[in-house]
Amino acid sequence: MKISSTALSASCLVVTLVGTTPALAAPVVPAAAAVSPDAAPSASHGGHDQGNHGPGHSGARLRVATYNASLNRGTQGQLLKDLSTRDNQQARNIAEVIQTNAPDVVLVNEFDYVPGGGAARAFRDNYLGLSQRGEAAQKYPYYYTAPVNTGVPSGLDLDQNGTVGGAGDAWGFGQFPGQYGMVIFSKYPIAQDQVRTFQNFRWQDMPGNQMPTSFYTPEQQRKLRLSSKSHWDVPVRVGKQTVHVLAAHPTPPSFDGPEDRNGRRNHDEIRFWADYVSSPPRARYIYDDAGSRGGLTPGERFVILGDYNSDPHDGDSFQEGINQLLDSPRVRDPRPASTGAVEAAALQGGANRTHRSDPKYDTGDFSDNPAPGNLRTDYVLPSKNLQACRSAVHWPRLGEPGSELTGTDPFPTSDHRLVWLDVRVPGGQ
Ligand SMILES: [Ca+2]
Ligand SMILES: [Ca+2]
Ligand SMILES: [Ca+2]
Repeated sequence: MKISSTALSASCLVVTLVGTTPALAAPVVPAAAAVSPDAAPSASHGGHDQGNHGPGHSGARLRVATYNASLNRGTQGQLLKDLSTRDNQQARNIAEVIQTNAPDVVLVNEFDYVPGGGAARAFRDNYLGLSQRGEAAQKYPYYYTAPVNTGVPSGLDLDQNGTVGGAGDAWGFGQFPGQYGMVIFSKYPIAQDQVRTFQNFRWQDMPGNQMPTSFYTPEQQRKLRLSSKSHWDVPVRVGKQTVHVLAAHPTPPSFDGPEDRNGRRNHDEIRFWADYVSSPPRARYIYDDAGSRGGLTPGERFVILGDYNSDPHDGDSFQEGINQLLDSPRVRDPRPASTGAVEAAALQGGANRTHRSDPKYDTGDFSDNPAPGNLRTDYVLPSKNLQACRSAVHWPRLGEPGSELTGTDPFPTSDHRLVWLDVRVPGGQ
C-alpha cells in the first residue's frame, strides 16, 4: 500500500462502512455527473482502519485532504485547454496522487478558476475519474468552486509603484482573474444553498487588524479585501450530519517590503478562521458575501483545509501566524507526518539545518538556499468534536512507490504534498 508507508499509526475506533451509501441528493452543481450508488464513497481505503469495534462506535469515516496542486497556468484559458484533453502529464500525475490517497473530500489549491466550473469538471471527468497507472479511479459527484480575488483588478495602485494595473494591483496577486483559485471535490453531497463565501470582506472591518496603514492610502485602506483568494464555508452532508469544510489559501508572507504587508495579510487571513470558529462575540464582526453576519454556530463540526503559507516555527510568518489556529480551543491538530520529508530535509540541507519545526511535519519542498527551506504549510485541522484517526503527509522516501511523482525540483506534480486525515463523524452514516 502506498499510503501506509507514510501513515502515522493512530488508534481510531470506527465501523467500516462497506456497502453503506450516503444520503444521495440531486447534484448541487450544474452538469455534475449522474449520481448513482456506484458513485457513493467506499469506506474501504485499503484496509488502514482499525476495524469494527462494535456498537457504540458507529459513525462514518471521512477522509479529508488538502493539496496545493500547482494546477495554475500563466495565461487565462490554458488550464481548461490542458484539462480538456486526457493527456496533460502534470494533471495525470496530480490525479494519480489523489487516487492513491483516495480522499472523500479534497480541497485543491492553485487551480485556476474558470467561470461556470468548466476546469473543475474537466479535471474530475478526464483525470480523477480515469484510472492513472492502475490506481483506482475516484468519482466525485459533487464539487464546489467560486470566484477568487487573485488577478481581479482593484483599480488602485496597491503596490505603490506609480501605475495602476497588473498582478500587484489586483485584489490578490495574479496575472488574470481566477489564477491560483481553488476547488473542492466531494463524494458526499454539498449543501450548495448554505455555502458562505467571504471574498469581499474588507480588511479594515476586522477589529485589531494588522493592516500596514502607513503603506496604503486612506482610500485603499477602506477598500482592501482581506482574502487574497477567498474564504469558503462549504457544508458537506455525511448522512444526517454536516461537516463544514473551511477552505482558504492565505497569501505567502513574502514578496513585499519592510512594511510586511503580505506577512500581515497572511496573519489576518488565518485569524479570520480562528475568529470564525470561536465564540459568537468574537465572530460578530464577520459578514459574508450575501450580507449575513457572524461565525460558525457553536457545536457545528468543521475541518479547516488549505495551504496557509505559515509554518508554526519557521519561515516568514508574521507573529503567531498558523498558531492562531493550532492553539485554538476548538481546533485539533492531528499533526500529519511523513518519513519522506525527513529524508528530504537531510538531503537538501541549507535553511532546513536551522529549522525549529520537526521536518517530519513539512508539507512543502521549497528553496533551501536561499531560505525558506521546507515548511509545514498545508493543513487539515478538524474541530475537537470530530474524532481524528489516521493521517499522513503523502511524501514517500526516495525509491518508494509514488516518490517518482513527488520528486524534486522541477516537480512532476507540485512543490506541495497532499495531506490527509481520517475523521469519524458520529452518526454520519
Ligand atoms: Ca501598481
Ligand atoms: Ca527544498
Ligand atoms: Ca522544515
